This record gives sequence, structure tokens and C-alpha cells, in this order.
Amino acid sequence: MPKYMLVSFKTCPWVQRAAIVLREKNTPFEFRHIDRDNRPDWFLAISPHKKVPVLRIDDKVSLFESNAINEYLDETIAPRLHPDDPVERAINRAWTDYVPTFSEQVTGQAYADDEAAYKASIEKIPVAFERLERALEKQGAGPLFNGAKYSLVDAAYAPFLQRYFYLDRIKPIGLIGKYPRLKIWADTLMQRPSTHSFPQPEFEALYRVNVKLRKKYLSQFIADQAVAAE
Ligand SMILES: N[C@@H](CCC(=O)N[C@@H](CS)C(=O)NCC(=O)O)C(=O)O
Repeated sequence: MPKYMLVSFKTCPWVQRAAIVLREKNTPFEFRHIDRDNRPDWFLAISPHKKVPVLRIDDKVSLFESNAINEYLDETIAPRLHPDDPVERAINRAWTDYVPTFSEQVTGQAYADDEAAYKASIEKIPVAFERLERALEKQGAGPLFNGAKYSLVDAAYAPFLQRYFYLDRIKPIGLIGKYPRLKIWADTLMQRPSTHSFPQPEFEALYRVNVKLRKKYLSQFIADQAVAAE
């Protein structure tokens, strides 16, 4: 089996998405956490956009962009997570393409400068939630995106749904309960061991420290903590 190294910032959701797929495929990999503010030269040489994740394979090949990495992993390591049916596969890819918009609409409040911007960003959440609720309704029985079988769509959304829950615990939003299919999906993903790269309380604490240090509107709702941010 090839040797995989996943270059990461500890709290990056896009890295988490690739790590989830590696875990779903029971594939051992080395996590290499680097400092966002001091990215090493070896990393800059293999990351065209200077971003994480980068998946390094056998110390020879470097893949970047979480979606491309996950498609590669799915083509090369069993079990296949994409559906066999080409139409279903296209639908899965289409919903995976929505993830960057979903992430901006559902976790954008973490970057709001003031109360007005925070309120405006909260108003975007129902748009994204409603779209996913309708998509889940069309997909069928749940609890995962394609029903019982885990998919790349599940891996793509899990980190952002997790951050929604974290943000909801910083300052309650209370919207997800209005979308029953989405809520079941999100709860199922939160309970799934592959979602988590770190022990849950430790990771949530780290996330809260990052939001606190960002000095945005939400920072004031997080008590000072002794955890060092990474
Ligand atoms: N579209 C990229 C997004 C990756 C991304 O934004 N990574 C962030 C960390 S979570 C990053 O490396 N940011 C550094 C920068 O923008 O300079 C992917 O899916 O891999």
C-alpha cells in the first residue's frame, strides 16, 4: 500500500474532509500539521496555492484541493464511496460542488465584524439548510446522503455541519431543528467516528480559541481559555 501523508493546519475543515475519506477506507496515513503563519519551504514547494490539504503519496506525488484528493482516493482505494449509477454519481458530485457556498452561508458568521454583519450572515443559513433538506428528501430514506451507504458527499459536509454545531454552542442559532432530514443527517455524521481527527472536546476547545483570537463579533461570547491556538 502506498504511504500517505496529509499536510494540515489542525483545524482546517478541508483537510478534515480528506482525513475522513482515508479513515472511511481504513487507510493508514501520517498527519503532518504545519503552522499557518510559518509555512515551511518544503510545503510551499508542493502546494501551488500555498493551502492545505496536500496529500503526499510515497514521498513522490503531491495532490492538492480536497475534492480532487477525495476523488483520487475513491478511484484508487476500496471500498468505492461514489454510487455505481452514473446519474446518482453526477448528483453526488453536484451537491459536493455546493460545499464552498454551503460553508460560507452556514459558518460565515464566524467572520462577521459586528452585530449587523452577524445578523446578516445568520439570515443566509436557512437558504443553505432548505436546499440540503430538499436534496435529502429527494435522495430517500437517510440517515446518510445516499441512504445507508456512506459517500463522498457525507465526507464533504461533515466538517461544516460540525462547525455549525460549534458556532451554535457559542451563540445559539437554533435553526437546524427546523430541517428534520438535515438534522438527522448532521447528527449521524457527528456520531460517526470517521468525522473526528481529534478527541471531540479537545477539538471544539481548539476551534473556540481560534474564533476567540480572530477578534470578530463572536469572539466576545467565548470565555478566555488556557488552550493554545494552532
Ligand atoms: N478549495 C480548497 C480550500 C483549502 C483551504 O482554504 N485551506 C485553508 C486552510 S482551512 C488554507 O490553506 N488557507 C491558507 C491560505 O488561504 O493562505 C480545498 O478544498 O482544498
